[in-house]
Amino acid sequence: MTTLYFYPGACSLVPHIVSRELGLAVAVKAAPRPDDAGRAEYLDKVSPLGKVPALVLDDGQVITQNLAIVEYMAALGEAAGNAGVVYPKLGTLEHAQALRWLSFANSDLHPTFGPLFRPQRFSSDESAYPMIKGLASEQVLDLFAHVNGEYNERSWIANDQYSAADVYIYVTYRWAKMMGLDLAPYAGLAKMVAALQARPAVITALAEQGVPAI
Ligand SMILES: N[C@@H](CCC(=O)N[C@@H](CS)C(=O)NCC(=O)O)C(=O)O
Repeated sequence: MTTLYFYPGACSLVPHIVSRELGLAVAVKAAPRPDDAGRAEYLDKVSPLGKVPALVLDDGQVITQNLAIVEYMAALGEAAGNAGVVYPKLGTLEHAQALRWLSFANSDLHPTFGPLFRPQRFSSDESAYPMIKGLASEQVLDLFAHVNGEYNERSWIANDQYSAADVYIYVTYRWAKMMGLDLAPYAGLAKMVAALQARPAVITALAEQGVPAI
């Protein structure tokens, strides 16, 4: 059976939620961490960089990268008559707008968390960590201010239609909350998060990963 590998609460929660929204027959499995049994096989057969998400198809082929997996799942959903559930129909302007925001979340917002989670990758001087984390926090909050302005105008970020872009922004909001960032100023964003967490597919995916709603 097609299997999606995840780390609890990581960016792999995006295709996980997407698969549940589309009702796809996808099993989910926690990827082995560096000290876990099965790690060498995971690196060898699934994800050489040890990252998630990774989608292993029935025939053993692997797709990595959130955007590629979401696009593939959306196409499967379309073929099954579920066009537009998490992504406007491929080839439309609305699709391009949703992809624009999904791409923003994946390639602008997501990497900003790197120095916050792992300052040791950016300096060997431990005394610099608070400064690195502080600067990264400011950058995250600047980007949240940007999307919050959009959510003040409408419920969902692309075409006012629920999409995988909202899901990805939600996943980064979870990280920011976990890291103790002050999210109080972002009421539009908080309203989207509350609406998204009430969706049955989101409730299912969180339960399957064993992570709480926020
Ligand atoms: N560009 C990749 C990013 C994947 C990624 O950074 N995954 C993180 C989790 S959010 C990961 O697996 N990190 C494990 C590690 O760095 O050890 C994508 O969109 O799939």
